[in-house]
Amino acid sequence: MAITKNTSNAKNNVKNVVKNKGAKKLLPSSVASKSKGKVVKTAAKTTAKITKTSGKSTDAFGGLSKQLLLQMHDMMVKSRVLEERLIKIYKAGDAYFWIGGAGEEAWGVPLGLLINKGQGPAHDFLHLHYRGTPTLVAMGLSMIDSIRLIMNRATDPSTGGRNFSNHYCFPKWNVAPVSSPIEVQYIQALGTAHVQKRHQKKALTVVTGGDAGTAEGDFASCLIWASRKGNELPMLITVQNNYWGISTSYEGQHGESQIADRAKAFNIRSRVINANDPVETYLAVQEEMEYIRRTGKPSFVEAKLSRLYGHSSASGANFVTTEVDCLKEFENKLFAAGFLTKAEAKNIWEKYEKEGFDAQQQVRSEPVPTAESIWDNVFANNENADWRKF
Ligand SMILES: Cc1ncc(C[n+]2csc(CCOP(=O)(O)OP(=O)(O)O)c2C)c(N)n1
Ligand SMILES: [Mg+2]
Repeated sequence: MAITKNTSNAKNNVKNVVKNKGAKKLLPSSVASKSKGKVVKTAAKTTAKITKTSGKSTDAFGGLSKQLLLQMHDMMVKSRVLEERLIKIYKAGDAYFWIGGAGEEAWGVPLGLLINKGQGPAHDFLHLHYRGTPTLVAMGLSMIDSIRLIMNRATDPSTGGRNFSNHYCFPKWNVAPVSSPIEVQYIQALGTAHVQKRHQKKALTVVTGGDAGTAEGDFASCLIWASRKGNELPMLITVQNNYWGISTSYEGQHGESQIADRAKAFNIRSRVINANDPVETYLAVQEEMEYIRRTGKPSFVEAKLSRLYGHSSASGANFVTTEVDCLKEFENKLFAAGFLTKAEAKNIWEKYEKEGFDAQQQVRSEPVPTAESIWDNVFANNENADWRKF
């Protein structure tokens, strides 16, 4: 997709977003829209040229085309149904643990759609955490491969059945292994960004992580190394602020007013977005990526969003009714605009329900990893990692 270059608008957008950073994450967008109205309006100008659609107006959707809106909706449903399938698999006793990205679809899907996908330094690198399913679904992850991972099957392409749910790894898409220790990805991301800077192919490195994890030194190190004057790195540094670190509330843990303010101390361009709105996410990420590819410098996005099934299976993995459901909101907006009918939506949900159910049945019959395979893929190119054979 072509990207409109409009740096003056880009600058205005950033100002407007920063001004409106008080947008409350718990408010439905119908209530919160007042405070972020300006952002959407200005951003619409930037993309109007590239996303004109025939038929009904897409003004209320920042000018994004109907085709793109429906694609985002489809991917969001697929990702949600997949996560709910993973939870059912855990609750049925077919898996030991669930953690995932239910509730982060309005952030992850637009991000995945905007990635320059491929292998090697000419393409974008992704250093995700354990809530990355929506991004990978948008990049082409199949449901069955995610199910193979949570059910610890040898057929799992990410880890051969040796890691938790949502701990993906796809070398063919530059997706680095997700690690359970939080925040280490912020350091690892510097490495691929350094390589990309050397190659100068306008590719960038994306790193994601949670709000509580920003208390780790790795986060501060990332800001320092990404922003050295004259040696800035092409990175989209992001934080998904769901206001929780397992059971610790965000409130009372931070001296800064916004996590994004910490990037400002390093002269890193930064903004706060309502990432429960896929349109706002798409426009913001598109704009920040364009800035990074053009300047080779980092940008920081704090994405405020919901945590819809609690932290993980360790906290029950039950649906949380008190937070905004980004998918329900987006779907209602598409109904109201006449872009989607209830019958069409029902078909989409049912199609993915069936795909997930069938995949679970199939994966039940697939083999678990053998004891000998424990040494596989420990080092690059499968160099011998068995200490008994050194
Ligand atoms: C280094 C390290 N410390 C602690 C943990 C335990 N732990 C796992 S998730 C988590 C909370 C992370 O919260 P946040 O960064 O906000 O991400 P969220 O889960 O809310 O998306 C913690 C403390 C860990 N995995 N790694
Ligand atoms: Mg959190």
